[in-house]
Parts: sequence; C-alpha cells; structure tokens
Amino acid sequence: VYVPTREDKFSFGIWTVGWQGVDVFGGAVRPLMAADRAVRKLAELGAYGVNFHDNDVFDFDATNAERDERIAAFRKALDETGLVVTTATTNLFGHPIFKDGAFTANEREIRRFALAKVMRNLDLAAELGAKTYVFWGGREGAESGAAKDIRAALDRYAEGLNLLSEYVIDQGYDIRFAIEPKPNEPRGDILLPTLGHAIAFINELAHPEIVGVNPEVGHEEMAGINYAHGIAQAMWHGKLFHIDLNGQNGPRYDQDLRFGAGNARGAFWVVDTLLAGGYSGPVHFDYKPPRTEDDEGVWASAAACMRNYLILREKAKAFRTDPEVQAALAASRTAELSEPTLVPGETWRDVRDASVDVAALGSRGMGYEHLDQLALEHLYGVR
Ligand code: GLT
Ligand code: MN
Ligand code: MN
Repeated sequence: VYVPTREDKFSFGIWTVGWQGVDVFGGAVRPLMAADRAVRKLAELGAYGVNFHDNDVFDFDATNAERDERIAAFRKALDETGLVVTTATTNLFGHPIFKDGAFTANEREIRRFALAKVMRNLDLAAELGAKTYVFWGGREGAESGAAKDIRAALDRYAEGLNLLSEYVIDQGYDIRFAIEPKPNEPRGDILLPTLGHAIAFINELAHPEIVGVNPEVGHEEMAGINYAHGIAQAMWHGKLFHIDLNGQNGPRYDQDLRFGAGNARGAFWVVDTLLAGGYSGPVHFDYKPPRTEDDEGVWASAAACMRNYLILREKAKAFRTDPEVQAALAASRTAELSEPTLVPGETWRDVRDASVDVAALGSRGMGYEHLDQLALEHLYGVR
C-alpha cells in the first residue's frame, strides 16, 4: 500500500530534487544534479512526470552545442523511463538581468529579452509534449514604494502574457498557461501575490481561456490564506490548470517542505478538495529537500511527498464514506447549501417579506465541532 503508480500522475519539478541547498546564508550542500539523473531516479520512485525550467536542463549561457547536448541527455532519460513532461516553465529570476523583473522590468530591453527567452523554451516545451506552461513571477515586484509604477507594471505583465498567448496560438501549440502567485520572496512584494489577484488579472487578458493558475500550498499559506478554499475557488472559476503541492508552517519564509509536512491538517483538506472537485491534472510537487539532507535524504523526501499524498487520499476517502461522518454532515445541513435559495420561478418578490423563526434558527447549533472531530480522528488514525 501507498506505493505510487503512473495512474496517480505524480510529477516533480527537476529543480526540486536538484536543489543544491543554496540559500541566503549559505552555499551549496549537495553536488549538481543533471536533469537526466533526476528523471531516472524519479521514475524509479514511481513518478509519472516532470516539470522543468529551461535552465534546469542547460545553463543560462550555454552555447547552442551545449544546449543541444543537455537536451539530448534529458530526452534520452525521458524516453528510456517513459516519464512524461507534463509542464515546463522559464527561469526568469536567477540571472542578474532579471533583478528588477522580467515582464515588468522597468527597462524595456530586458522585457524584450525575457519574452524571447520564454518563446524559445515554449518551442522546447511543445517538442517535449508539455501541456501546461507555468509563469511564476518571482522577480516581478519591488522592495520600495517609488521603484515600480504598479499599474504600468500590470500593463506590461498583461502585454507579455498576451504576446505569448498569441505565440502559442500562432504556432498551433497545445499549451495552456498557469500563473503561480506568491506574496513575497525573493522580492519584498511580488505582483499577483495571491490566487485571487491572479484570477482577477487573468480576466483582463486577451486570451483568458488559455490562462489559469498554478497555486502553491506554501505561497498561499505565507499570505495566511486557506489553500483548500483557494483551489476550490480556482476550480469554481475553471482555472485550476495545475498545482504545486508542498508543506508550510504558517506565515514565514517560503519553506517548500515535502507535501504532508508542515500544515498536515491543511494537507488533508487539500486532498479532500482535489478529490471532490475531480481535479485531473498532474499531482505536482514543488518542494525543496532541506539543506540537512544528502542524496539519500533527497530521494527519501521525494518518495515521502507521494506516499503522504496516497495516505491522505486513503484518509479522505475513509472520512467521506464513514457512516458517522455522513450522519454528522446531514446534521450540519451541509447538503442544503447546494439547494438554490430561491425555487425556480421565484423572484425577489417571494423573499422580500420572508418570515422565518428567527429565535429557533438563531439558537440552533451547527454541529461542526463533532464533524471536525471526526475528520481529525481520521487524520490522527484512530478511526
Ligand atoms: C522556484 C519557485 C517555485 C516555482 C518554480 C517555477 S521556480 O523554485 O520557488 O515556486 O514554482 O518557476
Ligand atoms: Mn515555494
Ligand atoms: Mn512553485
């Protein structure tokens, strides 16, 4: 049990297991990992797919020959393992040229360079079969007030995504975009800080139909937001194109813990929400094996992401099928929320003078404590 299969559609960013542990206070603790090694090891562990940045595969300043060689090795590993490239993205944050952003850099030449970099990797993404292309705008933001005209920056952000949408459409690529929100880090304040900001922004774009979101557990929790509620709303809008699952302990720096660590109770509701909403995209993990880990620890943590998802999936299903839970849900009138407030044919005239038993309804408890205790007992493993 809890052994991942390809049907579970687990995928990982190449940069996750490949993270060398460089942080603000210290250098690398692990050797460089080539993308093809990550692919082979992830396949062994039972993953289904991968996601990559252009520069996870080849260096920013690679010559064309070096680039081709790295891509060939990556492709060979994919072919030999059967791992699928579900998703791709662009590194628009690592190089000093992006220190003030990519699509929203004040300097126009940098914006033009960023667009070219994305288009080039969109070609590779399409070639490798990726269906989703992620935009995490980590450097699109500011540390101070006057540095960035936010409305102009949003104009440029939209201009960039509109141009890239047109590129994908003109090239006939079967690719959709997914914006990944984050409130801060590495910039002091990042544009499109939460799911809600991103969804509202998408509605202003020229091709909103091909743009959705890629919410990350930790990023929403850094903003103090309930991730399960967030993805439920994204699904309600038809915008949950992709997910970045990981773990986080409340509002602090981006921890990128393995999925199921950190806010474990939140993770239970995340899995429950994905099941309820019929999410069918890749179950993608974006985490960082802590700096304390050696190579063995890296693979232990990658395996744990998948195992924790499977454990929580079992628990969520057991919770939903438990007769006591079903009785508690009924006692809490949860199904009644799906009934429209008006019956067909009614108008505001029918409720304008509605009279209800205010005292009775006001004094009647909801029974949520009992219901939630049942959920916790499933999670704690005593039911
Ligand atoms: C970076 C970031 C992630 C994003 C990746 C996509 S890169 O590691 O921390 O949250 O998903 O660009
Ligand atoms: Mn993160
Ligand atoms: Mn992410």
